[in-house]
Amino acid sequence: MDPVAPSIGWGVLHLLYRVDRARAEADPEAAKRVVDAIDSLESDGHQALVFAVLGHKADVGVMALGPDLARLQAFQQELQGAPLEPVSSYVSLTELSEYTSTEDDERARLSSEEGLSGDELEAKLDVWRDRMAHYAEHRLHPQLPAKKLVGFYPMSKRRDAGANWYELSFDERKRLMAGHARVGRRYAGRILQLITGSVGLDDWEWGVTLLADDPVALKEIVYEMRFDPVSARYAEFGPFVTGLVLEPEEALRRVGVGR
Ligand code: 76R
Repeated sequence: MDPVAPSIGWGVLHLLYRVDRARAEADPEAAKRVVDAIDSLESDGHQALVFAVLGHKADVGVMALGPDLARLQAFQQELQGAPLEPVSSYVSLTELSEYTSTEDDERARLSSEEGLSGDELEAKLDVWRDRMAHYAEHRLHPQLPAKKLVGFYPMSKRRDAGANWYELSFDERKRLMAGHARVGRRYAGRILQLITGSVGLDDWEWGVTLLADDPVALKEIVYEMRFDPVSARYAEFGPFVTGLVLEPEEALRRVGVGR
């Protein structure tokens, strides 16, 4: 199978399924086949996060990500063999932000805000460069942490006559995104967010995946973001889904696949 590897970042599939109860009962080996498909995907250098969906939008969800889109599609196909009926899906790629501060931004900040120059400034800039490289690596090749809950929704930036994100200058967008990031950073440790890009790939422009232990954190961050101009004025949202992140076997058992 020819790999299809993005030149930057990884592929991400969010897959939602409903369990076909009749097939699940008639097929006691189904859970093992799904768990084997996940193990095999992971041993090929990809990750999968499985969750039992709260509410009736779906029964179970899988977020699968990794370097090879062909491998992800093969995995998706393997799941069809289980008693799982597709409900919806989302396709995106991990990406770096175009608004992250640059070395020049940081140099200017160290000089104007911290009054640094010369070797002192260069030393701080070295530390900063390291931190940013680490951060970029984490955004492009995230290692999903074990949290109890996952929230997912797609979103786009508005292109309305009076509020068109894409008609703003880069500097204005960057200034606005800095405000957005300030709000976001207040949730460090409580929320892990993964923003994956889907412009040209799926129906919305980004997938927002939030991981947390406390459902209140999911609710609060989205509420607070609504007041930030980037969301208040420029964001449109698709359907939200929330699930309990579990070991694959346990997630399947809770939705009636396997014992
Ligand atoms: O450079 C960076 O990656 C850090 C600054 C940052 C960017 C550029 C950042 C920080 N985000 C960025 C980009 Mn975000 N984010 C969302 C949502 O529900 C809503 O109203 C919006 C959904 C949440 C909850 C969230 C959380 N962010 C983006 C983009 C791409 C925009 C573009 O390119 O035009 C989208 C669509 C988006 C949406 N954001 C953060 C967070 C949090 C928690 C942070 C702080 C992360 C941290 O510093 O640890």
